[in-house]
Amino acid sequence: MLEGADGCGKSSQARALCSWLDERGRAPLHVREPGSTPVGEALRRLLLAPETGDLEPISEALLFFAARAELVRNVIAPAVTAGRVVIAERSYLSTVVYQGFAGDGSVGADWLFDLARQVHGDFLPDRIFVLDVDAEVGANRRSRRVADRIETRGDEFQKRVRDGFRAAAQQDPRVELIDANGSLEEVRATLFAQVQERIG
Ligand code: Z5A
Repeated sequence: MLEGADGCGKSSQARALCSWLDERGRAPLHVREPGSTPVGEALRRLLLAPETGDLEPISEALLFFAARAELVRNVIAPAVTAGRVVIAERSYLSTVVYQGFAGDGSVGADWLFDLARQVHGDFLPDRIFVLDVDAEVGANRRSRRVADRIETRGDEFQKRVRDGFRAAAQQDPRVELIDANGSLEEVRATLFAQVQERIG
């Protein structure tokens, strides 16, 4: 799974990683959260549209988890069972960070970790690579496109997100931080080396 604050470059790296795995005959499955199922894509539109306005923090967290449950049970579990490598953009860690660590404190990160275990069952991600970028680098990459509902929460929120990912890396043994401040090629080289070490 690829994770990180907005503008960290995970979509670009996920695409590159899938091509690289494809060339090596691994036929990876590329998915994104929220999304990659009919219900997940509908929830994505709802969750990211600025017109949706404010949601109760717990409703927002549960809607991200509803999209995730559809994806894990209907898409990821069958693919992994069939022996495929799954590359996902985002994971339960985004909910722990965005709605937990960076939220208003009303949704506990521990409770979200427990919910992740319930939703994933035997299909928790093997590895979560967090592309870690400095605030200015992420903001600069982000500024090239229109902000979604969650991106409009401002710089202080983005700082809590970044700190949240770093804190999660200390607490969750599945998480690995990758310095993503460099060029696309530099980040790619570091990421691919880590993946190669994991899957051979
Ligand atoms: N969210 C949540 O709150 N809770 C949850 O549980 C989940 C999600 C699952 C949608 O996520 C929002 O949902 C997100 C978190 C929240 N919103 N916020 N805030 P998303 O993953 O779909 O959207 P995103 O985070 O905004 O990602 P993105 O738009 O796909 O950006 P990215 O994947 O991080 O970056 P990119 O598209 O690969 O690159 C952005 C630009 O930078 C592009 O022009 C690239 O060419 C450029 N780029 C990328 N890497 C580099 C390097 N290394 N050098 C130079 N330029 C680069």
